[in-house]
Amino acid sequence: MRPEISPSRLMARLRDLGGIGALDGGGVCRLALTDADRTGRDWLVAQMKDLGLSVSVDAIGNIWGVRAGIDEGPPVLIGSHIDSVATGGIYDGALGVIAGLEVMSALNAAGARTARPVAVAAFTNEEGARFAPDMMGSGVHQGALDLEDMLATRATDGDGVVGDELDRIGYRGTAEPFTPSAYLEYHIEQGPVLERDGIRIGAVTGVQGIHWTEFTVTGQSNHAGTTPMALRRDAGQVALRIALAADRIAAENGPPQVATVGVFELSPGLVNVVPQRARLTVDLRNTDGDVLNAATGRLIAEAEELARAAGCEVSHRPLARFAPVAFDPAIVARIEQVAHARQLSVRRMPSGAGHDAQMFAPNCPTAMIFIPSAGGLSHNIKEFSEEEDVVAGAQVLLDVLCELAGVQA
Ligand code: HGY
Ligand code: MN
Ligand code: MN
Repeated sequence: MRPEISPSRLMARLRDLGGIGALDGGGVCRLALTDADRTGRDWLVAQMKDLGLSVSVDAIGNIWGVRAGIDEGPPVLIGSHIDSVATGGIYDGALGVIAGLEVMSALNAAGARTARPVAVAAFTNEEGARFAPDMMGSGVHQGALDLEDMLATRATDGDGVVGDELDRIGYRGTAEPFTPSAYLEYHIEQGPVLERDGIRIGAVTGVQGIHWTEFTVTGQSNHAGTTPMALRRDAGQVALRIALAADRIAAENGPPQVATVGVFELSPGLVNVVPQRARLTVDLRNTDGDVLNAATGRLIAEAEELARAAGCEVSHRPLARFAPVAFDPAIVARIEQVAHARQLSVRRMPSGAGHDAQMFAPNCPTAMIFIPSAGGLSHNIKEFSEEEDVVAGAQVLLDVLCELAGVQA
């Protein structure tokens, strides 16, 4: 019997997980290592055990569920994340983990055996919204990030340290890292391309580079009424000019360069006080690593000049530095062929968002499957994908997985 996706089972799990950390107006808040994340983790572990998977947790809190194969050896891995941003949707990350569970259910229901073991994983702190950098769990697992450094990482708002939080929620484990025989990730596009082009499936060719930088500007607080403009050391004005410099660099580089100022804090933050301190983050991304490196270097140089000219100091620290990666051409081609075989329109495309897959791509054959995001929205509680697309993407995932794992139904 050929393994088949059960739409009702798939959607039921997506809704169940979407109810954990649910926000009143819709969407979810499951920031990494919070109580909501723990509840989601507990739910996932229970699902994995119900499926008869061998469940383990590693030193950075990644959760693994393995289905034995006929042969021993590294599994074919389906992965993503269940942590979210503070105003997240129910699809970002969760879809890939839920689809991994569905693949296991489909294999079990068909009584299928696979030559290779098959595994599903949920990686710690993919979002980087509470603890930077993003892709923390997959980055540690694949050697791109240092475990001890990550365990010592303090939240960007100062509230909590990764290692302590892992202990607090009971998810610091001992499972050993390994390199899978192949890695597949199914994810919503989180952008406008597939919907704009009326395409059902994205065969993702790679992920663009990501640079996150935090700037801290120090000036002098002073009276807003008595201090002449020429005598001010206004940290807020310098921060604003750094933000505008980021925007100008993106405009001058042109697409696919993007720049985002996501955090912008002034202190003391009072209407009649010249800001003494400002903290801002700048997220720069580009598919071309050299252009991205040059953009970051230029932004830092301009920030230093802007601070000097205003009699302020500026410090900066990298929160994330990930180079662009390319996915495995053979698996990308199989995703296209499988989609065609299922009469699904498909196109190749790069990923604008970061994903755990970019940590695996340098080490094993890796690829991603996208489905459309309604209105191109994500990291937004209105994030939505049509059920027929959710199911179609899961079917493509199952078909490619069955080939890579050598299914024997
Ligand atoms: O930032 C990203 O692209 C991902 O959502 N962590
Ligand atoms: Mn994601
Ligand atoms: Mn995300």
